[in-house]
Amino acid sequence: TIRVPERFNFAQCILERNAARPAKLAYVDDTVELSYGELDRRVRACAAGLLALGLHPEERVMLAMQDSVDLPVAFLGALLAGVVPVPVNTLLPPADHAYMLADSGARVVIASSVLVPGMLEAMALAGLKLPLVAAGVLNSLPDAVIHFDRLLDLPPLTTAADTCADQFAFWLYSSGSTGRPKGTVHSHANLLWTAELYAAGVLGMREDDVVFSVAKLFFAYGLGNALTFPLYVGATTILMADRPTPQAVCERLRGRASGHQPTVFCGVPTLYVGLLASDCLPARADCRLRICTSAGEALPRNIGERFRDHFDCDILDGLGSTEMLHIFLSNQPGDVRYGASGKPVPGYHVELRGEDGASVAPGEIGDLFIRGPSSALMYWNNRVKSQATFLGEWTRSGDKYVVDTDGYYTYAGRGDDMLKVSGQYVSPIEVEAVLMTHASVRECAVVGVPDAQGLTRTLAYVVASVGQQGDAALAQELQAWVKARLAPHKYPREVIFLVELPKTATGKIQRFRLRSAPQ
Ligand code: 3SK
Repeated sequence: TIRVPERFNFAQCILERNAARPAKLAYVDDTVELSYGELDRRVRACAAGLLALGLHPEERVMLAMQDSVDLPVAFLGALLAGVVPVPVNTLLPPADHAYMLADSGARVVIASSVLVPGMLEAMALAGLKLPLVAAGVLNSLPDAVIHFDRLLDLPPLTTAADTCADQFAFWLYSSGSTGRPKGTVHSHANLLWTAELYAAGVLGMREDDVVFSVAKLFFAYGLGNALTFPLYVGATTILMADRPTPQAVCERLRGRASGHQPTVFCGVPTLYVGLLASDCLPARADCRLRICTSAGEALPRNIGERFRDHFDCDILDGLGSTEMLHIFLSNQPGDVRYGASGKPVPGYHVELRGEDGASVAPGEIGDLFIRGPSSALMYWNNRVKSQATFLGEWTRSGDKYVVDTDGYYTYAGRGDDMLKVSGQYVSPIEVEAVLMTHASVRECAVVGVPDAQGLTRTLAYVVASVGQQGDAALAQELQAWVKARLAPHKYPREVIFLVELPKTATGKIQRFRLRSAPQ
């Protein structure tokens, strides 16, 4: 096992580990290539630029950035300066960004150029006027907006902020079943632990790897896959800004877009389903894959097996969380059981507990708790939820699992109302609340049901208001209503009209009936 020094700065650690490979390619994005030497220069310049903007150690900088070389530069630059980066989901509406701006107390925002108008709107909604830095191509800069490249003009910072390993380093917002997203606060040491235990320990990631992740850098899964892990071992990473459609991913697996073929591919189940159904799936001989990963939701067994048979390469399905920073339960090379999330990653311990808090026996469903060195320090501004989740050495995951006598863990559902759709949380309560603001909706219930592949699809059951016709036109209107108000992955894929919702004698909606109703 490794020993983390008491004074430790993760960005400094990354720059030092790669100091001897300045010519090696660190990143290739949609437009540029960045060597480790140039990454070092830009990270140090960005650190100096953030300090010159007036940011002090421990103050937050929000990063609303698409995947390009600028995002690792901004993230590591902030860490190096002791400033706290808060990468946020770029697909969220301005109201959500406004909440995060206010909650995090961010003092500066760095946004990709296409996101500048949305961030200005978010600031206005939050009643804030913060320095805004725009990254990427901009025809003209709105007043008072600074270009990211100007931040990099300063002489590079030569000495990293003298941070403690346990000091809060960065936050990621995690969704909840009720209420607002929670600012999950992570330390410098946590980044090192996930790189050691999962990237090096399980994946055996190494310098000659080329990594491509469909999960964006603002997700905990993507941040590890495409930033902290490859940089920890000196590998090369391919980034793409756009949505990872099967076609775009197939091109990258072939190496057509960048000239580099991934050896490590990090996907999510919906994408694997899409790849296997696509007519552009490359032949095994046209790829260089050595290992693939999956997370976000359980990978259906037949999808894993079909992919392995096609590519002669296993998908290591695993379970992680924003709270634990990355994957703590995983299939391992040479020990893959499709349909299961595998076994605890060495360095982590998991327990399945019954309602009485005692461990359940193999074959029985229990609530999953994890003990491991990368757990978050707390949720910012939220003592109640912090206390319910971070229980001393143990962290409550909110998932239900079952373990068999051979020690393999299999997903058995969520302990709360949350749904996981395309690897992202959806709160049915939040979607229902938005549907209820539409005048044609009298009552509704949103549930998750498995599709033909075994992946979760959201359905909205709606009772139309008196005099309203529950037809295809209204269904489409309601889907558009949700899409306009929430992140794109949250809209119900189908709207089904009922005369009334099934309820208990006390008036509670019987969701289990809706889940098992024929669609
Ligand atoms: O969804 C997951 O399993 C996951 C994996 C790695 C990091 C974060 C998350 C939520």
